[in-house]
Amino acid sequence: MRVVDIHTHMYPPSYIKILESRSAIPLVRTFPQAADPRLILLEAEVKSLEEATQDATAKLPGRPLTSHFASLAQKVHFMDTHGIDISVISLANPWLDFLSASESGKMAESVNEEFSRMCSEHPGRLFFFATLPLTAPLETLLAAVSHVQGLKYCRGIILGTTGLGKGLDDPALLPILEAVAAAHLTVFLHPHYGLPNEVWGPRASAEYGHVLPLALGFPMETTIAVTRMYLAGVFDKVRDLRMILAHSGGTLPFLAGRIESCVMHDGQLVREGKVGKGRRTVWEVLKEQIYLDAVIYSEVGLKAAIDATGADRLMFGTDHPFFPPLETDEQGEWESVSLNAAAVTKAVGEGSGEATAIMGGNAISILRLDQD
Ligand code: 5CU
Repeated sequence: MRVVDIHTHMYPPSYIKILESRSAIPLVRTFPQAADPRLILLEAEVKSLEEATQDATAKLPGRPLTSHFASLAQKVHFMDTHGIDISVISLANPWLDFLSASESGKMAESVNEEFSRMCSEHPGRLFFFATLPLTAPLETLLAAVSHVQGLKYCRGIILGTTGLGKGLDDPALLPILEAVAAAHLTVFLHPHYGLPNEVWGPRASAEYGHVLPLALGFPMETTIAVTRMYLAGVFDKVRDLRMILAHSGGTLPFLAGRIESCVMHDGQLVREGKVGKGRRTVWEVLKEQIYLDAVIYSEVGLKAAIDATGADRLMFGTDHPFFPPLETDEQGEWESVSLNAAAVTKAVGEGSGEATAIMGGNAISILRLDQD
């Protein structure tokens, strides 16, 4: 069995430099009371950033920026420690979303070249999902798709849910999705923005750590983005589009039936002829155009994911370097990884054909990892 990790991130050193120069999120900041600089990414961390800036005894915002985020040697060490044969690395959130139109094209080119160079240092062990300069003009964006299509180890693109600023159901995004599909690049859809802070209530920032935005905000963001794409007919308009959804599709496998029923019973959609013969159901789209990662940490969620798309569309991932162990050595085994591996075993049986497929076989064939 070959093990492939398709959900594994890095921030190359040039990207970290940009974060260090910033005063608004995303940013990297050093605090006198901590050895590692802090990586502060999420809207939910803004309040604790302000508090720690004013009060040296306040709890530190964000997460420690350890060598796991930017060091290639560390990534390979992590792979070796966990028996991972191949990793498909990608820039972590929020990608290039915060750069201006004039900056993002050049930065995308340099980040993608850097990922390409890292992969070439470990041929056959590393591939990558490229990053697109979504704030740049259409022409620059299309040029970026052509550029990454020509990079030997590129197998797709990582995409957030905002698209060009109006979401993934925005008609202006269609030419990009068409170009990506025509280039046989798989989209890895990943959340970043979650839900508005008010949803978490007044106690969240002080008392609940990152649990609500990460456990609930991220999956709901993915679910909403893909449902909007479905309702806008994006999957029919770009029939060759293939998307891997992070975190086993958010809550889509669980909610697909309800989404489907709401579509069938919606007076407006029925009147507008959108529910007639020939409509592909959410279930059909899931089985034809969607892949899911297996980053759900429990066999309960994983079984729902398998039921929704089929075991031949699931791919193992770790979410490294996020979710490090807090009480054991970071250079050793990570519980977040073993939880995901154990979920596969519990869901489909140790050593089964389905386990072999989910742990690596599916990724090798879907992402052509046996080809140069
Ligand atoms: O811990 C986190 O904030 C994150 C994140 O930002 N991105 C990710 O992929 N996983 C966890």
